[in-house]
Amino acid sequence: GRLYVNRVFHISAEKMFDLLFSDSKFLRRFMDVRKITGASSTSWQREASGGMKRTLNYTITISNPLVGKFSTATENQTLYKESREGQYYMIDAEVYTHDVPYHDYFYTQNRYCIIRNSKHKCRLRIYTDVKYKKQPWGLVKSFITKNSWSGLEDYFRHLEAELLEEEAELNQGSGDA
Ligand code: YK8
Repeated sequence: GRLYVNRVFHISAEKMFDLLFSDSKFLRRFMDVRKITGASSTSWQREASGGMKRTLNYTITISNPLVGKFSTATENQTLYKESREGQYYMIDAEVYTHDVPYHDYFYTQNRYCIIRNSKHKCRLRIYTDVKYKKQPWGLVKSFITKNSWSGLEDYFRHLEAELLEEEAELNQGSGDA
């Protein structure tokens, strides 16, 4: 896997969780800019294991010339039971892109860790991994991996930049920004 984001933000852990995992204005705007449309989500449901789950569906716009312009996607998010409100949140998101070539071979696993640093600060870490449901021919596998990494890198770099903007806005005029 790869670590795409690893940074301390002047945003509380609770607020960071809200920004990224609720129907926040921030996320809606970010999706607009990324041309992610038709998003729908179930609410967080408690699992027997003690964790929480929800499912998102949306359509992504793809800039990779090798792929069609759009794909529907399903994202299954799990909030681990080890998470502690305001302190520590760990979320795994499995993303299935249904309309790209070789879509039945792979999915992406993104792990988000939000760790309280102080009252108004948290560390955000995002790891991603490309997972295989069945083993493709070697050349196909490196093709999928290479194209996934470049798309993911672009996406998370953009997300980090937008979070920095949000941080600046939230802390504007608070005196201790
Ligand atoms: C989520 C991983 C792969 C996919 C894409 C597919 C290439 C197909 C390979 C062929 C287009 C928002 C990505 C990047 C689309 C975007 C997905 C996003 C960023 C040529 C063999 C969508 C996080 C996420 C997870 C997986 C990403 C796809 O929140 O390269």
